[in-house]
Amino acid sequence: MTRALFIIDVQNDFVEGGALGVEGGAAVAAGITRLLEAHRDEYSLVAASRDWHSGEHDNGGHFAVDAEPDFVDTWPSHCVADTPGAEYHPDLDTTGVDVHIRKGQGVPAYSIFEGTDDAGDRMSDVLAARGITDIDVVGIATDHCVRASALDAVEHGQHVRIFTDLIAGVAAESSEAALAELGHAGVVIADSTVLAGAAS
Ligand code: VGL
Repeated sequence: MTRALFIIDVQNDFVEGGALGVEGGAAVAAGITRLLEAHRDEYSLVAASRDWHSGEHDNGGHFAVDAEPDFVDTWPSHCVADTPGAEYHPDLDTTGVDVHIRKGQGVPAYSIFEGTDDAGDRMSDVLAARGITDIDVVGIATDHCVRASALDAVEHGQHVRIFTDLIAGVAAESSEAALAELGHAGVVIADSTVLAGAAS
C-alpha cells in the first residue's frame, strides 16, 4: 500500500472570519498539523490544494457579482490569487507538504484533480508517478471541495478514506448528504484515530 494524504483548501477565506468562513475551519487546520506531527511517515505523498481565483472577473460564474450568492453554485468573492485570503491558514503547518496544487484560476474548480502543481503537472499524473493506491482526505469544505476531491479519487481507482474529525462543511444538511454519497461511492468514512493503530 502506498498512501497519500490530500489536504483540501485549508485557506484563510474558508475559516472563521474569512470571506467564505466555515465553522470549525480553524480547528481543522490545527488538527491536520497534529496528524502530520504524529503520522507524516505513514504517507508517501502529502498534497495540499488551494483555490486560486482571479480577482478580475466572476471566474466563470463562480463569484456572485450582480446577485446574492446562493452558497451552492455561486459564492462571495474568495481565495483571490496572491491575497491573504488565499493563503494557507497559519495553524496548518505545511512543511510536510510535498505537492502544492492550485485550482480555479478563472473558473470554478472544486476538486484537487482540476488543478496543477508548481511544475504544471496534474494530480492524477503525480499519483501515477508515485504509485499511489490509497488516499486519506481531510480539509474544507466537506460538502464542496472535499466531496468533489474524494469522488474524483475514487474515479481514479484509489482506495479512499475521509476523516470526519478533520473536515468542516458549509452547511450541516449538505455535509451529511455528501458523506452519505461518498459512502455509497466506496469511500471509507473514518476518523483520524484509525491511524493510531496502524503499523508504521
Ligand atoms: C469551496 C465553495 C466555493 C471549497 C470552494 O473549498 O469547498 N467551497 N469554493
